[in-house]
Amino acid sequence: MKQSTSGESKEFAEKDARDNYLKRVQETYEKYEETGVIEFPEWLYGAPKGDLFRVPVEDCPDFGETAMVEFDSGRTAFLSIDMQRDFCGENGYVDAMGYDLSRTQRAVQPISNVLEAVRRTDIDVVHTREGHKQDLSDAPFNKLLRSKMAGDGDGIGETPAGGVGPLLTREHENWDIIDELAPEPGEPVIDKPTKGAFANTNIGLVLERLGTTHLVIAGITTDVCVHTIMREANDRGYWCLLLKDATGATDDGNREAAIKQIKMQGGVFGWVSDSERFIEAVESGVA
Ligand code: C5J
Repeated sequence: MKQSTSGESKEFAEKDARDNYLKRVQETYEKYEETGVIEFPEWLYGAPKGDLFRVPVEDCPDFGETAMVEFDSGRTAFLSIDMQRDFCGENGYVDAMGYDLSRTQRAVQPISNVLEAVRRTDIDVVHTREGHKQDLSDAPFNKLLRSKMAGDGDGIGETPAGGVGPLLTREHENWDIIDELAPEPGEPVIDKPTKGAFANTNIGLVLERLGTTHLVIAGITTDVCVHTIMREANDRGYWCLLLKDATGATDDGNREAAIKQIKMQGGVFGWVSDSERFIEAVESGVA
């Protein structure tokens, strides 16, 4: 039987594909060198579906430098991560472990501001929520044990004194998203038993249907769920931007380190900006 592609022509085709791909990188790089803007890659995704806007991202490509990144509002989703009572409310999971709630609550107002701004645009909003099934069948034993060892002995699945339900357990008041940042009708909520959001959930399908290429990320906690999700999304090719003031962690040192980690190697996990610069960019658009 005659082969449609000989070994030699297959090799040429592969080399062409590789060379063309690297040519796109080179072109985008040269444009960035000339303008300071990392443009929305239309060659990859097609013409913009919404409005283009440019966000300044800090310490990019090197520490002390600032680059501009271009977003298509029609392909951007704002991801609000785990803004649940369990992580920032009284007698929730973080409170029961004995952490200062102001450290996670710091994210509430910036996220509220971003929600107000993006809900006026075609930028999608997606929420996540960490929690386990009532029967704890999706809660690893070591996770339960460690959570019990932190704080005064009430762990995941148990109700602390003064609490309104078992910690990090679905359908209980403490597990839900706080009223100030509650999802609006039509905004997808991804329930996850994990720190990440891409394993054992339908987030990939949700983002595919929304046509998302760029993710703007906020929530709690910076060094745990936010970082895990940003890393997962980055590995899957999403262009990720963290709004640093719209995140909080139980430990300030870890929070700072988590933010810094994103920026190394020219942005190894994506980019970092803040809620004010992001809102200003969304509201100004590209002239
Ligand atoms: C934690 C989270 N910290 N949402 N979860 O256990 O970051």
